[in-house]
Amino acid sequence: PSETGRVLSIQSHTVQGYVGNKSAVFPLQLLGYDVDPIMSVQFSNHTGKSMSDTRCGLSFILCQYYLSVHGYPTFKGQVLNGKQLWELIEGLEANKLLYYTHLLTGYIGSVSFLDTVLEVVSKLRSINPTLTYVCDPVMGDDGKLYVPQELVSVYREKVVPVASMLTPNQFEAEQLTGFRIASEQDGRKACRHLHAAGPPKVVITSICIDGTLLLIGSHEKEKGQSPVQFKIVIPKIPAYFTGTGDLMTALLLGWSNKYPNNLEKAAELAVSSLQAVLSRTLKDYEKAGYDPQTSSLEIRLIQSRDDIRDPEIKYNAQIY
Ligand code: ATP
Ligand code: PLP
Ligand code: PXL
Repeated sequence: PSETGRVLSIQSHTVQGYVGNKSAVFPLQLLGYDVDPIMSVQFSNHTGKSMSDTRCGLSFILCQYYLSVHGYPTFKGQVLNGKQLWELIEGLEANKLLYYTHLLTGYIGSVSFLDTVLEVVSKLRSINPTLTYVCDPVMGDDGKLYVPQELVSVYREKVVPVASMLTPNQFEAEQLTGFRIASEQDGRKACRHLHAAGPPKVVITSICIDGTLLLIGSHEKEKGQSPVQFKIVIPKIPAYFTGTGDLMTALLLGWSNKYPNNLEKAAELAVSSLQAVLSRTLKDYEKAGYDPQTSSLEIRLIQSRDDIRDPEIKYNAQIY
């Protein structure tokens, strides 16, 4: 293994645009990781929110850009099933290529695929018992599920117990714990609840309180001891981005492995990179004449390579 690690990343691939593996692989590579992507789906573009018709006023020249600015009217492509995922794992195993330091998973659309991912976790741990499994339990946002309801109990009962680090958003943390999160205290309680179920590291990537985003992180350094908890305050940008959750989880994996005993530092670095990406994205879209408030913005990931490799910490963690 290389000095940083070798990551198996099972996530979506989009031909154009940055979600899933397209959002996670490049940043991890920039941070020095060998990344082996498995494409859980291959779609032409992301399936995210399709905005209503806001085309008015766009010049002819900008029209070509239109589709990447707004949610897309359609998408085409293929979905990998659990059996096909397992075939890839068997191929790797047959060649003794299944040694990984990290497994990373994001959006998963079916119970059968998620069940196979659980088998992958066991298989990888039979080869490397210290494998770190970083799980973004993508289920929904803003009170709405965008995966089948049956996935929730699989995440709660089978996936959370085997995860090393979990990165839910507010809604997902509520689904996994069963209680409402309306305050910082609730967020901290949800983290403790999740630690008791398994993962020593939990980052609730955003809780929206009075128009401000709070990230809440929690590291249970010794099983059963009270965790080190912190928050990072993030001003909400009035725009809708896609792929940010995937990028956030990848950055948290990358930095928390470099600072294994300092989750707050890892989160500061991850948030600072991500916010630099978002500022650049906003600036570039505005320069091109778009109204970011009516658009779903593709992140300017490649252009932000320096902010990913070497972020300037502008967002500080406050330890409770
Ligand atoms: P997932 O569904 O993948 O678990 P998520 O819903 O938490 O993830 P996002 O809501 O995209 O993912 O947020 C991830 C991070 O992106 C947040 O921690 C925040 O730092 C940043 N972010 C996303 N949107 C904004 C925004 N409009 N303004 C400021 N920061 C944002
Ligand atoms: N919509 C759909 C159908 C999705 O699958 C996802 C992510 O998996 C999203 C929206 C937004 O995801 P995120 O909150 O990670 O930006
Ligand atoms: O960002 C999560 C994500 C993952 N995979 C696909 C998506 C999205 C968000 O839109 O469309 C295919």
